[in-house]
Amino acid sequence: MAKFDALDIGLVVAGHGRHYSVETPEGRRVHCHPRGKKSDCVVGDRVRWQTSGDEGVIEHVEPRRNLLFRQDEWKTKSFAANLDQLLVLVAADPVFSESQLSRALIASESAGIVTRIVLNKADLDGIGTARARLAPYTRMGIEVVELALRARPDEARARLEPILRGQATLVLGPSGTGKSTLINLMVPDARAQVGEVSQALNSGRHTTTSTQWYWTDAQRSSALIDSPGFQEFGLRQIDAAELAALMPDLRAHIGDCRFYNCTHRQEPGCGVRAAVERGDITESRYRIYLEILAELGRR
Ligand SMILES: Nc1nc2c(ncn2[C@@H]2O[C@H](COP(=O)(O)OP(=O)(O)OP(=O)(O)O)[C@@H](O)[C@H]2O)c(=O)[nH]1
Ligand SMILES: [Mg+2]
Ligand SMILES: [Zn+2]
Repeated sequence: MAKFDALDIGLVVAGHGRHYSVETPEGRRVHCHPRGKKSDCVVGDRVRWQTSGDEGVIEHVEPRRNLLFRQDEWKTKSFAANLDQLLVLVAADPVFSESQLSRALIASESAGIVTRIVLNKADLDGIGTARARLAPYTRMGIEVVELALRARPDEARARLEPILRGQATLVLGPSGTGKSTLINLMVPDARAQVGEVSQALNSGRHTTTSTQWYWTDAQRSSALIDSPGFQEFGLRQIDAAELAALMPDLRAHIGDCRFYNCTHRQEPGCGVRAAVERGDITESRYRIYLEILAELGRR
């Protein structure tokens, strides 16, 4: 028996800097501080805690099933733990960065989390271009769900319900893509703050500033996790030699390389570069691979 087993168990449902909101199995939310200096728990963590006055103290974080995080040059940013799946949101407008999208997919692949792409704002003119840019992702086996969360909410809800049922789902993506709109659609009493795009872009401001866990049903069997939009997405946690294997379109060809330790840059007999030349891997995906590889080499 571990020494914390006698303490109450709770679920971290929100983090605000140095303190957390912890939900009891009965659904009560307690304001908690971590014991000591380090505050290394994240939304989705199961923790052991005890009462201290009218607040609580987190004594222990239970082992995690998985953890989605990014690692920039100087800091590590954890998104959430113990996830069943990830939805990466992009939109017809603002135009999305394929590099950011790929980075989120590589992080989730590395963490072993099932991932779908949601392409939102299908009502806007940019949808055709956005759809075409996502075609390579569909081809590599990633499901792309096209929605108009605000413009056609009933249709969006019908598409999402079976995907979300019984799952803990993190909603991740750049600012202004509709993450909070999705939460509000699926969780009627969530009241997540939704920002106007023009405002958000002009001020460089993110409407959502902290990660938050919402139950979509009274039985608390399905959950959605809203998160702040990201700009930077470092992948310094990835081993350079593993990078290609975390990109499904590249992975399909690494068995054809002459050298087992091929970096797919300039080696002769490279299966990945041959696939780029044939058009089986897009130029932009190969460019993103080289860009991330160069970052990892500079450690
Ligand atoms: N045209 C159109 N706009 C939408 C749609 N869905 C959401 N929006 C708008 O997109 C803007 C941004 O939505 P949010 O839900 O705040 O985006 P977010 O991803 O939560 O943004 P951050 O919290 O800053 O990361 C709002 O003005 C929404 O009303 C849609 O289907 N079509
Ligand atoms: Mg938001
Ligand atoms: Zn190669």
